[in-house]
This record gives sequence, structure tokens and C-alpha cells, in this order.
Amino acid sequence: MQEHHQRAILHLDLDAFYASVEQRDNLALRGRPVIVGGDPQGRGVVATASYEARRFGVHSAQPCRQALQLCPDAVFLRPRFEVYRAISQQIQAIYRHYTPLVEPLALDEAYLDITSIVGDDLVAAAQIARDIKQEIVAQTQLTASAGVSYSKMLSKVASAHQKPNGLTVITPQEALVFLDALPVGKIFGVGEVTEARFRDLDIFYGRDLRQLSLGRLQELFGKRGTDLYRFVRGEDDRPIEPVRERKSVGQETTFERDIANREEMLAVLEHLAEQVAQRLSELEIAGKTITLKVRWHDFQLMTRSKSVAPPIQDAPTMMRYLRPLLDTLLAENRPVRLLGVTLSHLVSHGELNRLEQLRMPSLWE
Ligand code: DCP
Ligand code: MG
Repeated sequence: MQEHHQRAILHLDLDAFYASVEQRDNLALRGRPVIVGGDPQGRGVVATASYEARRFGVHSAQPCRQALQLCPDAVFLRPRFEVYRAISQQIQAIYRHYTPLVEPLALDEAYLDITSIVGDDLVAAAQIARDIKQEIVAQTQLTASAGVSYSKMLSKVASAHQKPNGLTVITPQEALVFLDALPVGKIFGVGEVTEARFRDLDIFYGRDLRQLSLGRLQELFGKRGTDLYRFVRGEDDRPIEPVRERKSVGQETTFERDIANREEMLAVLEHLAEQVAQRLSELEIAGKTITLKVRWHDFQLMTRSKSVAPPIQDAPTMMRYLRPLLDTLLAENRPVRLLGVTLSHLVSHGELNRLEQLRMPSLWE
């Protein structure tokens, strides 16, 4: 385990994400107050507001009605999640170009551990943050704010320090100064309830919290008291936990008795295909390769795959390929004890849309 101050952690957060995307895609919205969220006449809330609208006091989670009162000239828009998700994939691909240690927190937010590239050199880490910010602008025309420090908590504090388009480094020597001035609500794990309890104790900032002894914090908050005691001293060892990229989506079933009837097998495959299609749709992906897996009654395993264009996402299309694949195997004429369907070489819906828009079917080859 590394010493807590010997890592280089980045936190990247896009600026006014949904609103910036809308302004990017519609020139008429640039420089104007834009509010993305629910219906201003209805009961919806603000998802986010452009910086022009924030000047009027509009903010995330505020009722849209109230936002309309504060900023009657604002343009209200519904979110376009597919577009935001596609951009999220795009920026995560940029991050993964630097390190596999990428932990997304939200569509527009992620931690990167770049210790393997720069050691504990935060100046070099800041240069990488700058490069990444530039790459994001180049690829998406959107700006991000970056925080550079030796822990998750401090890099997140750093990225929020100068927004928009900011870059802030917090060195181990500077950590306490930043934490002193940090409202307790911004400390990891401090929700509204805890914040209210702190308010009753006249604790508003990190510097107030640091006055409490470990014993007192444990008395007040149990085990979490220990974390708070450590966080407010700049100690946060939480590792970056990357989400592994999914390689395949599959489903299989073993029979109680072996089956030898083709129609029965097809019925099973159809059921499996529907389950796989359901999962693909939840994950918003499609697969370029379909694989049929068969285990014979004697336990021998065989698979047959086919790569297809365009990528597959629905059960009927899967069946179109599974039928001939099954028939090549059934020539064997043996009873089957397991059937499985797997899709691999996955592509996101975002990627799919982009490529479809380019109308270049050759890209699927
Ligand atoms: N979001 C939401 N509801 C919230 C907060 C956020 O729907 N209560 C959505 C809209 C935001 C996106 O998530 O665009 C990212 O959230 P952020 O907190 O990072 O906010 P922004 O990116 O909009 O602004 P900032 O520049 O402060 O990061
Ligand atoms: Mg953001």
C-alpha cells in the first residue's frame, strides 16, 4: 500500500455539462441563459443551467417554476440523454488512453490515477491534466475543469475550485489550507443531515471540524467519525476503482434432461436471445459478433460464431443467425445438455448513432 500522499490523482468534471452540450449544438443558444430540465410550467426540476443562467441564481435541483421566475428570459430545454451518454463515452475513451485506472462518478465526472505515469510529481500530473483538457475540447468542443492532487477527495475539491475551464493543483503542503476553508457539506460523506448536526455544533468549515478530537467525532458519528477525522486532515487512501469494460453479454441454460429436438432447441434459443436483447437494451449496447454455445450430452463443448454488420441488438435478428449456426452443429445429431447465446465486440448506442450518421457501412467490416 502506497503512502497516501504519494499518488497523483486527477478529477475531471465538464462545465455546465448538459447546458454546454445544448449551446454547442445550437449556435442561437450561445451566450444565452439555458436551463436543461423539466417543464417550466410543470413540477420538474433544473438538471443544470448555463453559466449565463446561474448568474440569476438558477441551479441544479431547483424547481423549474422558480428558475423561470428568477430568469424569465431563459431558454428551457429537455435533456437529450443519448447525446450526453455518447459524449461521456468519448471522454472516457480519452482518459483510458492515459490509464486504465479511470473511475467514472457521473456522465461528466471521473477520477484518474496517473501515479504509474508521473509518480508523485504533481507538476507533471498538471501537464497531463492540461493535455487531457485540450483533447476534450478538440474532440467535443466542451470544456472541463480539472483537479490535481494526491487523493480523491482533494482532487475533487481542486476541480471545483476554479470553474469553468479551471485547473487547480493541491500539493500535500497546501492541503490543509484548502480544507480549512472547505464548507463541511463538501466533505466526502457529509450529507444534509450531518451538515445540520454540524451547524448545531457551530461547525461550518474544515477548520472548525479539525477542532474536534477523534474520540468526540466517533461519539457523534460512530465509525464514520474516523473517516471524517482523517479526511479533514487530508488523509484519504481510497483507491481509484475502475469499472471494467464489458467484453460480452450472454445467457445460457442447462437442461434437466438432454434435448435432441431441433424445434425445442430453437424455442430455448429464442428465449435466451430475448434475455440477451433485454440486457443489451439496458446497457445501451449492440454486438458485432454472435456466438452459439452448445454442450453435448457427453459434456463436450462447441461454439460457433458469426460476425455481422450492422451490430445486433434485437432477438429476431439474433435468431436469424442462430438458426444456421445451430444447423451446422446439428449435423452431429447428438443430444444437447446446454445452450448459450453470447454477443461480443460490443458497441455503444452512441457509437452506433455516430457511425450510422456517417452512413459508412464499410466501417462495420
Ligand atoms: N445533473 C442533474 N441533476 C443534478 C445535478 C446534475 O441532472 N441535481 C446533471 C446535469 C449536469 C450533469 O448532471 O449537467 C453534471 O453535473 P455537475 O454537478 O457536474 O454539474 P454541471 O456539469 O452542470 O456544472 P458544473 O460546471 O458545476 O460541473
Ligand atoms: Mg460538471
